Amino acid sequence: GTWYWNRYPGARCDVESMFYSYGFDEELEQEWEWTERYPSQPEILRYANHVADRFSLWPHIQLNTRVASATYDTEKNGWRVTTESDEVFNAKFCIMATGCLSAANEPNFDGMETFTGRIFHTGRWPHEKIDFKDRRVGVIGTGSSGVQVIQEVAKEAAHLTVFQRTPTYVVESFNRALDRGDQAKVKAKYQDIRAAARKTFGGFTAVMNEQSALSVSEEECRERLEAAWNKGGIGLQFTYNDFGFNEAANKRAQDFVRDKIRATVNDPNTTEKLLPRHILGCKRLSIGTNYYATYNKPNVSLVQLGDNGIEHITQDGVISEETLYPLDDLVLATGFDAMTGSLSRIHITGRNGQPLTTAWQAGPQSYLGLMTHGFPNLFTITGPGSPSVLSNMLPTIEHHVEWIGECLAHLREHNIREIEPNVKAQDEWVAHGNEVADKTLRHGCNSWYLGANVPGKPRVFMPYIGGMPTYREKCSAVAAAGYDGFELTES
Ligand code: NA7
Repeated sequence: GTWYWNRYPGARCDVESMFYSYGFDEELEQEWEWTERYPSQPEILRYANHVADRFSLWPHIQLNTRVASATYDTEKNGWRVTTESDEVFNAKFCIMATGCLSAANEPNFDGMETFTGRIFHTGRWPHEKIDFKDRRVGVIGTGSSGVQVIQEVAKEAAHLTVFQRTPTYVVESFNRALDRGDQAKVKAKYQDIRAAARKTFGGFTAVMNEQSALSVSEEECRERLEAAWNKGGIGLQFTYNDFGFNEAANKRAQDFVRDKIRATVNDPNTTEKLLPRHILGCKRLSIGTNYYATYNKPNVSLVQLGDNGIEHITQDGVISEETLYPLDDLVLATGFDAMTGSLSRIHITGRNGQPLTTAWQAGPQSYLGLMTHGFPNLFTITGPGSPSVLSNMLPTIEHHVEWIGECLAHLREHNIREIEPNVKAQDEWVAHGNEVADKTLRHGCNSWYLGANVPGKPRVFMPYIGGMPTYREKCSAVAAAGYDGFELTES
């Protein structure tokens, strides 16, 4: 879904293509050719289609089908799934693979309906080519999607006005074409590299330097950061092991990126507005290609939103701080109702008719991010409470799929009709997740990890931040102990 909908100009993954790929089939990984270091959206979509073709998945997929509700039938021990066109499907088990970043966060700005130009959301981009030539375009939002779309639209638009609420840290991608030689090196030991990546915190190939940033001189720290910067990508975060835990250490990384911005942007006023002030890595690091240099172009201007944000939209454009910015097109790069949004937009009711939204009123409750008490036989792929968005999504998804597949085989083999986590195991897992998150610096800013970008959403750190190796071990131990923490009911 992600790579079907996020088709805005410049949409690209921030994980390297050769590792943002499935590892379950050696022939697949050997035959597929990636063309760039970081894959563009069209290429990932081609890959997804190729996988569906290669493994003959199409007969099992019904496209253009929006699920309206999923209801647990306590007597039949199964789920009744109803689509928006009133088709009904009954199944003993239901697996929600609805994505972590799929429910678009579409702010309802005052007066938005009166705007006479075109409005796009980056996460719901039209399929036809959108021409911005000779047009005055506004982009609201400077997260990863905003950064990518800004760089591209600036090349085409007559004028681009960026409306920024919070400046963000953007590292250079140094994206480049991959030749056969680059790929052959990886393909010669693909499975070994994947196995090594599984041992890292996020399942990425970059390895954490197990040294404190404060144990070295400022000069040495800078040299190392410079080397990481020049390699490109999110590896900068792994330069020292306390960037995520120690504010003074983190400040060294912040200062480094702020200096990069100062060295790149010409106009001092714009530079000042672009300098991020929050903990680096607290919001997801964005990867760009000449993002900051884009603000040196004569057709690009940056508006720092005041406390009142976007005050009003009129038929002609956006009003902020009593100034009208006339626009022909408005791009909302305002992100997603992350992790829970795609589930809360389906009317899910579990045991005793309890809605999932009620069970999760104070924040998502789940055991291992895989299942929720009160919602038997309902699995979530990369659900809240699992490492999900903090890790390399494709191998992480494979891990969940394998765990759930093995679990279903176990249930069938042992004639079990119902599986549900018990309250104690779930509460302990949630408490453990909070405890690990509390030790980090991640609470220090308004990120989507905390639900802080969606008005009214409970402020809870949603993904599990204990790392993939710990998490994998826990999942394996639970299964090996006969699904410890779950109630299994025989037929
Ligand atoms: P993000 O990272 O949530 O970014 C959304 C941006 O939109 C961010 O700059 C927000 O500012 C801004 N925003 C959101 N709502 C508003 C309103 N109402 N007014 C003004 N500005 C607003 O979403 P992305 O799509 O860029 O990236 C999501 C993930 O996809 C990314 O992390 C990667 O994992 C891939 P804020 O920072 O909240 O002040």
